[in-house]
Amino acid sequence: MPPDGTLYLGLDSSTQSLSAVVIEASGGRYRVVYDVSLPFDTALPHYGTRHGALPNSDPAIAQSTPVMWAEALDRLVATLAGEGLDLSRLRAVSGSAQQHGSVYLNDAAARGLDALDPGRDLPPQIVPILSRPVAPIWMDSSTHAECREIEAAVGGAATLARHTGSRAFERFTGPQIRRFSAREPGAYAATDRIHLVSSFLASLLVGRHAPVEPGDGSGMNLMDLDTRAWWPAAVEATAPRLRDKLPAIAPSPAIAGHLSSFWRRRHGLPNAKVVVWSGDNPCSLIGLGLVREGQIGVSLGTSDTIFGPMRTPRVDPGGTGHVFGSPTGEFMGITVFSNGSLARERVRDQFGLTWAQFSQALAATSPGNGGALMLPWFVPEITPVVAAPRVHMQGLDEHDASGHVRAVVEAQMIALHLHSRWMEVSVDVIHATGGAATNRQILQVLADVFGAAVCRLEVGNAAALGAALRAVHADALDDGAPLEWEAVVNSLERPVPEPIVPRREYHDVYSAQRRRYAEFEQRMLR
Ligand code: XUL
Repeated sequence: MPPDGTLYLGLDSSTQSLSAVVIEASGGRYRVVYDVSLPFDTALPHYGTRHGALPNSDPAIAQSTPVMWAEALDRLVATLAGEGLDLSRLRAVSGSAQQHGSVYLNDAAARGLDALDPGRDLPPQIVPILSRPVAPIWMDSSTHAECREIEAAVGGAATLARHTGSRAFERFTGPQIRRFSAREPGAYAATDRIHLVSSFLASLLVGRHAPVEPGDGSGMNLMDLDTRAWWPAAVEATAPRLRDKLPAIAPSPAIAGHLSSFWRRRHGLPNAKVVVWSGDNPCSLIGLGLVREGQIGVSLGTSDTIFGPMRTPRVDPGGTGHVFGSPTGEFMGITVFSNGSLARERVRDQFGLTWAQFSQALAATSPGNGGALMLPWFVPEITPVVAAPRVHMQGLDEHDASGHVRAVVEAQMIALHLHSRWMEVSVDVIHATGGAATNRQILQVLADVFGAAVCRLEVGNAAALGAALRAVHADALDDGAPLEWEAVVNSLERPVPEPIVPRREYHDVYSAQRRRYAEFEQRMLR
């Protein structure tokens, strides 16, 4: 255990914001001493993002800008340095980022990253090292054709899933690279390195190209899950000369380098270790303390996700979910829904409600919603695949605000149940995180649908917290004193949450509602 007062920093660059969590060693345990968030749309309005993405008339296209992520990092570190924390005690930093998004750098990047001038802002120093000004993000669904081409070239969807953990998915990095290479061959040829959002931000911190971490690398349709190396067949099937453009892959606890002189001189940070960054879902797994098979987490954020550790990879035969690497070196199963907070917000806005009124509407209506149902595909959906936005109702009065609120929440919680059965985990307790997890009424629906208790993470952002805990684990390993994962996650002082208990009578109501929802979904997909 490091001396009392030692600090570890976890960052999380999510779809809509950049967050930081600092934990401090104290009496053999860790406690959260700082937790802050910088929302992109409002803190950096000059990029013109909406919900973290650049407006686009095509609902299938979702892009953001790497320059904004870099500026956010600089701003957030400046805030951190001005907070009165003694950052000379910072020993290691790690990070988490939205998965699948890709950043395209030219051959000036290696030199540019190394020579970042602490006297100048980051944006004008980042623009010249990009070969593509925009970054496709996980909400993009424009690569249907590329997915089928890649699957065909490697011998089919099942073969791709067996090797990489997933059949081809539109938002995954490989299909995105394929589309870019075909549509903008000049810019693709000028690309020297393709980073994930995570490895791009880690590169900024260390001042050179940082490696990809296997948990995040499993969201690319390019990495072999068993060997945790690039899978040559997928790399060749994706785009010409791609192998030369991919970063190295390094184990989750690898040290990518130390904070470069840019961060030390500009913000007075110490020569702290930088641990490779991972994706937000693998980091949330650790932040929620899920290190044993059978434990389940639900994140209700921009995307809604359900995930849990797996000892050995069990690939989803239905092609819905994914297997990713877990930061523990084992695996995690995950199912992702793109209609998370944006769908909840759309219903709230449609009826001009506040979040408090949204909760009241849930409290005032009965579980099962009198049989009314909604398929809430306000944006293209990942699970099940729905290419163009469409919302279907059954038995719902179009003027009934409360009924719509209950219908969207019940649909989302039922979809989490329906589309996670492939993980074959019997669920006793669900660990919940994400913005909507602060809403007790929503968590009660989750508990009743699953017939399982729900515990909410009471401290900060689970992904940033998980990144800070990954920094603790990697630092100890690097010092030759490895820690068990169980010990790492249990060393965090967390308030003991009051579980939200499932109610048997409503679980029965939802068992019937689940069947009706599944039929409705099937019918509308035909
Ligand atoms: C995971 C996914 C989303 C993003 C959101 O596969 O697409 O959860 O990671 O940040």
